[in-house]
Amino acid sequence: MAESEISPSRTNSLHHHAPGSGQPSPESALGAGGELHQNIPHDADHEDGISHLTDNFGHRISDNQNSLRAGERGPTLLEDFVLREKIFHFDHERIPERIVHARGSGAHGVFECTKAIPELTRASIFQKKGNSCPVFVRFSTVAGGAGSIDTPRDVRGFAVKLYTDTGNWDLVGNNIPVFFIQDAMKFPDLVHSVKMEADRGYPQAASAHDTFWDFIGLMPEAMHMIMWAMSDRAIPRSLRMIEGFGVHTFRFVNAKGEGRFVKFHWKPVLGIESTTWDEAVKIAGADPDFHRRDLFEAIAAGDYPQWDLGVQVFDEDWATKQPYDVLDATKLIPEEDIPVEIVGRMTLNRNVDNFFAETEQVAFLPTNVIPGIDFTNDPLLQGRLFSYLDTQKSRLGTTNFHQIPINAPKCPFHNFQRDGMMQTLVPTGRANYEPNSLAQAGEDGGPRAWPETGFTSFTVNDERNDPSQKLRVRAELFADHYSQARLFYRSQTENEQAHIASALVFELSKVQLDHVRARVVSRLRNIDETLAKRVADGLAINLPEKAKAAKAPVDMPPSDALSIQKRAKDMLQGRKVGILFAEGSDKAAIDTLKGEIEKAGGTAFLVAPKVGGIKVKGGTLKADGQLAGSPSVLFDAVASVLMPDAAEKLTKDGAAVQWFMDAYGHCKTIAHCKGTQVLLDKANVEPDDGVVPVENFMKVGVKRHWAREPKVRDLA
Ligand code: HDE
Repeated sequence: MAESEISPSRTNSLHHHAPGSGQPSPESALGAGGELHQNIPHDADHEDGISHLTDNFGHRISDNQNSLRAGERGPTLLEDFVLREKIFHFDHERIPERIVHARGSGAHGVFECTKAIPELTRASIFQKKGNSCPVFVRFSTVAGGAGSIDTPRDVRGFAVKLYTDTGNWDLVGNNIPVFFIQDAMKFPDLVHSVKMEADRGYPQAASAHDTFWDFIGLMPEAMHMIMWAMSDRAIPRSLRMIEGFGVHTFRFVNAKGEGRFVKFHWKPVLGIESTTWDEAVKIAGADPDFHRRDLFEAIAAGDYPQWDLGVQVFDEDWATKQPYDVLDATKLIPEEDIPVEIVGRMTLNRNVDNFFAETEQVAFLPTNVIPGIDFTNDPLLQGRLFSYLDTQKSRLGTTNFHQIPINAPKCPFHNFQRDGMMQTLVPTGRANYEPNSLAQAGEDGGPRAWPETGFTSFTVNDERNDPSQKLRVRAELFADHYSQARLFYRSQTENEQAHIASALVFELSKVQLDHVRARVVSRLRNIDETLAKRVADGLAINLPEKAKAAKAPVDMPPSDALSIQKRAKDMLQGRKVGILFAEGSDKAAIDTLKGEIEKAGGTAFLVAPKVGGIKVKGGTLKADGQLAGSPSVLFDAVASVLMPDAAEKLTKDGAAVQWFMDAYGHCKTIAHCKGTQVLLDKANVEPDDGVVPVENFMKVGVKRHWAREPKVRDLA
């Protein structure tokens, strides 16, 4: 820019824009170098104390565009405290990500007790129906880093912080009721094996690689969890449609001091729903934030996700009669044996205001239990009781992490702990020790313990334990590694079994070490011979010799509760339907369909080749998403309203053909008008129960048409 075109002064004088010059605000101005300054208007309230930009110590900033220089083209000065503070803070914006569960999404909500259970627990929240407390939930994947995709094949974390009136209760669970390992001692090995390989730094967020399957093949106790991880549970459709489990056996303790074992379950009101593997892979490209966006948008739209809290309660007598050990986190308790009793409901009704302050800084602690809830001797749980407190210090940098608003209890808390890095509380007085007698001199002596309402540990040691011995051993029944893996596999529908076999083939095909593949298949033979054979065939390897089982598996009666498909809820609520239209489409037909979907609690998402608004029969219509950026993998079902000539034109657009081909391949309902037929033909969509005239969409709804799958996919 020539000298003459800019301000004659080289200091802070600014060119103010004339109104209407197209700049963002009439108060903005151009500086000497043409840079935009957005300043407070001259006639604003300069005393209000809020609108002025300041540094972190309250000094008002005069210029947020230029650093302080010695001369117009000179070096930047060290004395520029505004610049240095800004860059210094920015440099440290990231904190260490979680070593596991780094990728997560959170939301606020409320928990309400729907059934009082004082006979089981003295936990205040369960004393009266209607008791409620705020909650914060963080869902996560396990293996990937904080910026990884939302839809890998992985376990989902389901961590709930209940801010009760007797302190925080953190139920830090997963969407799978069992775990890979039995003893905390093996956790670092498990996590090292699944994360990206140490030398090459890949794969990110994927278990399909050598080191994971090498470890798994040598850990037969993981086989039950592997069945779940290879099932559709590990590729959920939405975080709103996953179950949650406390995993470990916990203990309820009532006011009389009587203890019972308890397992916790969260049951999604929208039902459990998964994607297909092909879909999960494509979603990863189409929308890496698929689950985070889905959760955020649903809550923002007032479509609040809900879960019922259920408990399975049993006593030591019952536990001793089971063929498995209830302290073993690789085992579940079939719902047919001990029914799940619903005692509460959780509703997520508020998005976070700031992702970092809340979702990133939230610190869950399995040690956060409240009077009435206690631990058991599960050796995996016992290790977790150490790990989480320790990890928070390294992530959040200070023992005062409990003072961060998202972590602080919402009931009063007082003690004699003092100081430390980032102390934000300002305790008064000098009573920072106890016992003290300062109250006798009229000073505040501080808080005191009270056994009646204070947390007391359950006093009875498990009957089948001799605490006088110090041992590094596993209890005998932990040796049954296969019975429940078999129970899970045999409780699935045929189609779900095919998905498990195919997932194993996919994962083991990525494994490059032949002996590792063979070893895993040798273990599968203990679960189910047909499964092992399918996987061996899928890998084109000989069936290896059966691995020796530490304890011979027993047959347990199949449990329908373990299958997703047997419990599928056909509902539009919470589901999203993509409606494709183009120039000339019939607006009335689109409006009718959209209205019906919305009335049933679903979301209609309009897709067109152009978004800004195109001419349709009956007016113009704006699309919610452009076709190339809105593939059908983003929807639960699809519909189309197209004029034959528009459809003909779309047969030359790969995105349009793929739209139908994928919807068909993912076994979704396709509701179409006559005009769409040319596109369906091009996409090889064959007629079946799920391919229906658009006016019949509501009769069929959004269910998956699994009977179609053998026509579109060669499953193992
Ligand atoms: Fe965790 N786990 N874990 N875990 N876990 C963490 O804590 C650990 C286990 C689970 O959204 C870490 O704050 C050990 C089982 C969830 O912030 C860490 C063992 C279950 C989350 C840790 C386990 C879980 C974590 C990493 C074996 C299901 C995310 C960051 C003894 C019941 C919480 C952090 C969130 C996070 C340790 C096993 C669930 C390192 C040592 C079993 C949902 O402390």
